[in-house]
Amino acid sequence: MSESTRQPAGIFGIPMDLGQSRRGVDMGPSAIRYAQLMVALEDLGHFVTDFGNAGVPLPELADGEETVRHLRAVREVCQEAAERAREIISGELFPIFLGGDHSISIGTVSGVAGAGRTGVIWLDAHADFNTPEISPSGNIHGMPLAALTGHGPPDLVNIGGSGASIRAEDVVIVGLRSVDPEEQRLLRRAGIRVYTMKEIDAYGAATIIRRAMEDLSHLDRVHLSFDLDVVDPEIAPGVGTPVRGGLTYREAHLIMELINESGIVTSLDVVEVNPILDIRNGTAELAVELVASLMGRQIIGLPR
Ligand SMILES: [Mn+2]
Repeated sequence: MSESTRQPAGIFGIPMDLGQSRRGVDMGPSAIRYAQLMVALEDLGHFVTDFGNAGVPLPELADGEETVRHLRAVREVCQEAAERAREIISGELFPIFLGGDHSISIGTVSGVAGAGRTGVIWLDAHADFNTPEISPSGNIHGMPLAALTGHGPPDLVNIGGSGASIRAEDVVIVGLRSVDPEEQRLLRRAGIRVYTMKEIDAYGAATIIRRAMEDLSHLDRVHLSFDLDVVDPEIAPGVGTPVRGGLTYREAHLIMELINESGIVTSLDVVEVNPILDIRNGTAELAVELVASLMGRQIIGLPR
């Protein structure tokens, strides 16, 4: 793709930290903007529109008396995200959603899937495949992929339209290294394809991401849900739920570069950046670098 024909992008921030108990991911959209996401994309030739942020209630003020913590508030925010996703897509922009904890993806993915059958690459240390019945923490950020594929309370499953937003066979998880026992059972039962860090270690990041993309090659539309915790916490310390043994700096870039080459991805989440736990905004800066690789930055670029 030449730089003059790059697809315009639309950014929408969802500063929500209601889906988990460690505070700080609500500042993710600010941190990522501060790390110059817009400039990075414009340098690559993308025309960028920033649609601002979703309105998110403070955890102190949101209803905490529910069986699933902040269920109602998360649902309302996700509904807004889904509507915004539909608008951005109908404007023929490439949507980039900035989280926030990973529960925002119930809204963003159900919204983009409203435009037609959509696959999902879930780049994450975790499977996010819990339901309230089996979740050890009760936090909704551990449930979005389950809810999107139809598992969990109707209040989450029916966000953005009734029933499952995506099919299990259209999902691949890449980079997994932490999964709860009951969650593992549910993942297997649902038939979700999973590429763990073990496969990445054994076969290499290039082989694994190519396989994952091949699994979704029957689809015209693929959403990349990028949880920064897939990257090793040594280089991405500012995340809500760090797990060691993650992607190296180059593995993460290579994955983004290969996805870009394939042209398969049509929308993006960047979630779980937590500036409170970060060191000098380094994790948000890494997020911007990796988004730039996904959106066309190359080590040796095309001549201008
Ligand atoms: Mn996640």
